[in-house]
Amino acid sequence: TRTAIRDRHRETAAAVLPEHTDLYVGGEFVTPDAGGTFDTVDPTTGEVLASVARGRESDVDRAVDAAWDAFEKTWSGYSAGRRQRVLTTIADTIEEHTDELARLETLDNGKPVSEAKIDVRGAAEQFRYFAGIVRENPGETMTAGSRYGQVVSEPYGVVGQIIPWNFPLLMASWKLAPALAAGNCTVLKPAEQTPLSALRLAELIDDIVPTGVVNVVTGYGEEAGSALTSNPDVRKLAFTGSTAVGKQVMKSAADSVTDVTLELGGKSPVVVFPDVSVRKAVALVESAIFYNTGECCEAGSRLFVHDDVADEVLDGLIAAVEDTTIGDPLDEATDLGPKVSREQVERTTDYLDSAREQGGQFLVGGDRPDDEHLADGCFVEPTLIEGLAHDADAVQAEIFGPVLTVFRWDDYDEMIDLANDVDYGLAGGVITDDITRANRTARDIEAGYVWINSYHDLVPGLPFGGYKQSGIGRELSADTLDHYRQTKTINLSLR
Ligand code: TXE
Repeated sequence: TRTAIRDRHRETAAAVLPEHTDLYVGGEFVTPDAGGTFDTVDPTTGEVLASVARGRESDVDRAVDAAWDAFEKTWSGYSAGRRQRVLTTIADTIEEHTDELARLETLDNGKPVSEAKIDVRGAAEQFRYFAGIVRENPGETMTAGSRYGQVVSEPYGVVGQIIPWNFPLLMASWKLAPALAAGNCTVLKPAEQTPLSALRLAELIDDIVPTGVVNVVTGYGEEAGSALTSNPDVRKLAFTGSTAVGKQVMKSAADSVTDVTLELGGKSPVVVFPDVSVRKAVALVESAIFYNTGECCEAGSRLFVHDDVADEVLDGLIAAVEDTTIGDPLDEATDLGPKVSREQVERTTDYLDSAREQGGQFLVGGDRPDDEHLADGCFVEPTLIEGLAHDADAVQAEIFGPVLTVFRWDDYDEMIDLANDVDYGLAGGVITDDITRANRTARDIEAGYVWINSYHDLVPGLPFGGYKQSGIGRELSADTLDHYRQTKTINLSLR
């Protein structure tokens, strides 16, 4: 019942909320210069979880100064081996707190706790991966005429990192781990919808990381976020979020010619060939779109299913949707939790309305669930829509909810043209047992990451990032270290 869910969430909150909800600057939790807080809400119950410090420009400036101070006094003097130990200890600490961090993430974001645990393990894994490659900075020597050159990579010093709310702890680790591995200090701005796991992480690493190396400034995007992007002492910006804000970040970075990496929205195609087992196709397509309530930048949100298997695959998907357990995300058995916020529910239902107006047929879902016990939460039904033209709003826009638009195909070239007919190019999926088709299609999809016969598994070591308006730069791999370093050439005259 509603009361039971609410009581359980209150009890869990009492056990796992961070002690501090202030800004983490220079190794201390401090109140913002101008005071002020904002509320972060539990999207399952609608109750306020915590009031969190509302950082603004002068707070960001303070954090950037603290980060430079730490860089100059301690961090730049740390050997790679010492940084490696720091990163490994962070990984161990995150792992030791898996259950606690997962429940905190579930309260703040609404994701099922089983998925939140995967996030926490993935966060620890990020630190472990970058700990493993910290020492890989060999530099180069070369000669050119009568010159002898050394080419070395050096950290930027202080970087600014802005993250979204869909994988709060995981995104924090995707940002922090490579930045620290490359030798930088950082100011991290979590999303205002989900600031709690970053604050808890700050508490957990306070004894591990030297003072001021990691700073966390909570606050709104237009205040703390934009202050970070326009601070000229920030030498590199890394942003994950919407394409619209990514463009603003880039413009703002241009004023001080600051290097930027961006991981932005997506509208990824999943292509099903006729040779596959229907069961396998259904399981992959289901996870591609409904994992994390569709709140994944790489979500496979446009299905292109071959005519020969379309009816069977769609029947299978409808059955899978009808089997989905929608409910309290603290429950291990829950498959689909609420969206992160009321605002996000509205965004999704607006797209559902527009799909209805533009001729979409709803195969299943299409609304908010009408169960009384879910009435307080930001729930949206898993939804399949067929019959939309490919230029319909719900097909072109990133909905970021549990909504799949479906297309049948039999002409390969036409299908690929449609698959690529969006502004985004983050990811894609190909489902077939024919290795040649699989590889050809993976090449033909204009995207930075294509899965063959799997989806969502992002493994440290394999670079992830977008084509087109989905971003610039790659995360999760050795390339990422280069995004956090700058190249210096030392030219020694041999004359
Ligand atoms: O994102 P924002 P929103 C997409 C998804 C979603 C839509 C809107 O389609 O429905 O974006 O979500 C900070 N300067 N994605 O509005 O605003 C903000 O505080 C600097 C896809 O929540 O982009 C937060 O920390 N920073 C995406 C972060 O940017 C600013 C994940 C992301 O928020 C800022 C999230 C500004 N002017 C949303 N304005 C993905 N790629 O996974 C906001 N921010």
